[in-house]
Amino acid sequence: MLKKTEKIWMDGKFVDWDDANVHILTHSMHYGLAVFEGIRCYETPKGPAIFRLKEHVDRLFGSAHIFLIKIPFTRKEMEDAIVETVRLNKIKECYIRPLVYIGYGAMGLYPKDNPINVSIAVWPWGAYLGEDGLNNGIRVKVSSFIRSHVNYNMTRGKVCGYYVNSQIAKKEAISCGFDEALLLDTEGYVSEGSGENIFIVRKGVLKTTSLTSILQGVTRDSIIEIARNEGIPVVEDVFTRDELYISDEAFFTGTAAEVTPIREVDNRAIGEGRPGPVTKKLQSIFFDVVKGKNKKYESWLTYVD
Ligand code: PPE
Repeated sequence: MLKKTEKIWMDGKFVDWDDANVHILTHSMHYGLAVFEGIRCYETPKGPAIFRLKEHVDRLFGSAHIFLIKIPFTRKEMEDAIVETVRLNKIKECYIRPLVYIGYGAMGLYPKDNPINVSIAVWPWGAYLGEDGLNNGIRVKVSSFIRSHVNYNMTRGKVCGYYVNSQIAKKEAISCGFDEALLLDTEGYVSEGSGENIFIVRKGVLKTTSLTSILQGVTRDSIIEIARNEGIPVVEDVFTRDELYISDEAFFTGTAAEVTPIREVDNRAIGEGRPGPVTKKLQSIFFDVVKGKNKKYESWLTYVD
């Protein structure tokens, strides 16, 4: 169950958590077009800090732009509102969910004059794929559902409706006894998890899917930069499910999932069947970075107080 916090920001005002309601005829509720972000705030020695706030707000505006939605706030106003929402809720570590949706007005597929509404909620959210998953790795199933064609799911946008596909893939994986789903693209190449990007390690090279059918994850970008700075060669390219099966290591990245090792795919152990050295190294640097313990990446943090 979701852990409540005190206030939710709605269209420029703070409202009590229990009063943060919308009308049932809110346009986005019916047709699935709304854009959102997932951001994390971590406790650091200098107080709570939001990880890569600017990049997330940029992506939110990009998502809206792709779908011809005009956000009625500036980037700066959104950044300030996010910081203020964390501050007001007096919370040290949380997940942050900005949402831009088409409001109540006309129904039908052409909501010309409906308002564009914006909300920001925060709540504590622990390990997305479980503490055990973070430490020992998870079991993944290649989904029977696929990432839609790139001209249908324009994946540079983070759009609510896309997650219908993710949900059905995840349900299938869980009902088959796995922890998470991995979707292939329309060509049959590896795309991404239901809510994560994927990396593999083979013969010392770190490889991740190219930016075609995937969301351009902020965590993905962070891991690529950290790996390059550590002298680990990184390749962005298509790869097949069998290349994943014979990889030495694999892991998922995402704001919610952080860096989660993959220990098995479709009943095949990945490497030794436990998190490998490259995964563990990158995971450990990542957690130091987000928790303000690595000066080199200080510019990625926005301090709340
Ligand atoms: N791909 C997808 C499809 C995706 O949803 C996410 C984030 C990523 C990749 C990784 O992106 P980034 O968070 O910028 O590194 N998924 C969000 C939603 C999870 C949820 O269940 O809600 C998230 O991690 O916040």
